[in-house]
Amino acid sequence: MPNAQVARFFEEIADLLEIQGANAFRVRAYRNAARVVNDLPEPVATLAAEGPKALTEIEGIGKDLAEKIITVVETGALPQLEELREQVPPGVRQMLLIPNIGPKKVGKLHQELGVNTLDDLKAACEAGRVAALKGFGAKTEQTILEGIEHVATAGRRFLLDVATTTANEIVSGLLSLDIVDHASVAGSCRRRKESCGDLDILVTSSDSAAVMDYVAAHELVEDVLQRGDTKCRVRLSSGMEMDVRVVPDECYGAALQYFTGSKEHNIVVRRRAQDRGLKLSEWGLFKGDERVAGRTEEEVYGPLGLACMPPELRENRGEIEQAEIGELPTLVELKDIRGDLHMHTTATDGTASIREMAEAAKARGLKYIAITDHSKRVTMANGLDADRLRAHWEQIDLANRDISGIEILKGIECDILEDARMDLDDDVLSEADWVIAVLHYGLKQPRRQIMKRLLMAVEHPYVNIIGHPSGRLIGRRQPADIDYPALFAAAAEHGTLMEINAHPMRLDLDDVHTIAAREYGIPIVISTDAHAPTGLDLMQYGLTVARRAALEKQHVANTKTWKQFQKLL
Ligand code: DGT
Ligand code: CA
Ligand code: CA
Repeated sequence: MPNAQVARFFEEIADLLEIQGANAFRVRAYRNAARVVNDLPEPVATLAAEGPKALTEIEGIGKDLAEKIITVVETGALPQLEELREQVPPGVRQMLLIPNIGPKKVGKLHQELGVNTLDDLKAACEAGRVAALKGFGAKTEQTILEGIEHVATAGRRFLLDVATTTANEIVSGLLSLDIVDHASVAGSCRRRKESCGDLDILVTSSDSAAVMDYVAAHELVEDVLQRGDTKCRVRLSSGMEMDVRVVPDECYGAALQYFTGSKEHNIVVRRRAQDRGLKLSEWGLFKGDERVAGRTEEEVYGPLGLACMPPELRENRGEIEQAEIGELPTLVELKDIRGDLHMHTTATDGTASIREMAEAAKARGLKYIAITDHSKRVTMANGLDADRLRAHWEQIDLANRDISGIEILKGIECDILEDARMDLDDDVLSEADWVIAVLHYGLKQPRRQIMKRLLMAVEHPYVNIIGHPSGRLIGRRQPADIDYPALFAAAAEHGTLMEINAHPMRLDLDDVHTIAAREYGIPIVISTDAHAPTGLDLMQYGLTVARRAALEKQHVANTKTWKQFQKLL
């Protein structure tokens, strides 16, 4: 069981306790546990197998928690969580999916208005009962109404890291079987979309019944929803659903092409086949009754006059036209990345020291990093004032002297205050190697004020980049209301860069706005925002956004050496 999945058990406990109005310290302890488990450098399941002692040696994990982790890893369940799930009605738990409404507010709605379902909640909003509740108001009521719509239409989606980790585990399990020849994830997960509705897995095998048996018995599978001879649909313990299809070897490429999608891409490709007197389906490319191709994706695209496109591009956003004239971009790759310019240490809310982060970055092949702890406005994270920041930078000087093979830059993640001033004065900002400006507070301000803040930062002489520009948390917090053309025009003019924050919950800029930023000629920096050494591994998810935006190496500034990079600044 992946660490992220173990962590989610504790996160859900925290959510449900908070709905019940439990003691805030208790809630925080579980949230903390979730974060510790999530950030562990090694599989928590391995430690659990060694027994409770291996776990209690980790800071933030006591005896009680260690036992719970062992139970989760060994049984895939936790009695305490089962009990809580029974106490909190399913309709109330569903309210957690409403963007911008946290467990505390859900608890209040449930206890004070007696709402038990999304329908109840909708009726309460329409009757104005939610607006009348202390701490809510008309604006929150409106947010909730829109959010209910969102939950109803979008359903539950899963973040790309959860989908990817799960898919990798299933696929590598399948590939280890003697009876399996090929196995791959398809669908939105293969296209590396920021969130996935479900997983789609394709397999070729001499014995499809044995594949079905294997899937049904897999430790990640909780429930078999449908089972046929060559196809099944299951629910995983994370709640995510998964389709598995066994196809004949001669159809594998056609099936992979079909089930990778997107639907929009497939419609155009299929029409192209028709225009050439061919028929394309998941079974192959046919001329009349004769199958002319199907074994590989290249074989399927070839007769249609198309080069095979990387799955990330298959959204009908111009890739088919490029494939036709042989001008597909050479997408940026993880191995092109030389530096990581956004990370935290124990000086604020990180869990590792400057040196530990530098060593971890070096071990991952990076040549330079920027330490960018929070500025003082972020009191919750123990943000730095000018004096503490300068002392922190002295520590960076010392670390640079001792550690060779990697350059450590003196950075800061500086808040853009609600009134459009920077959180730290110019004199200290001028001494930094690298200044990230970010919005953390007042994200719901009207567009005019949001833009005033962003444009102030873009035009600021010491600001190098805007970090996670929209402030969204996927499925949890709406983005700020940004006029992107105005932002990018100003950034291009002032030479301010834009970040793709690689954290799977942020992925901010997203793919669509990254395409726009590239069109303005703005260099993009992909950064992990790591709060622990393992956080550096999230770079791969930032790459997915860049690749979906068709970025090549030359568009991504942190593929340069630090020396080349400085010329940009
Ligand atoms: P998701 O699961 O909502 O994140 O998105 P996808 O893209 O994985 O969609 P899914 O799981 O419904 O179907 C997987 C792929 O199968 C999809 O990307 C394209 C293909 N597909 C499914 N249904 C249709 C259809 O009705 N028409 C076409 N052309 N393709 C389809
Ligand atoms: Ca899917
Ligand atoms: Ca599906």
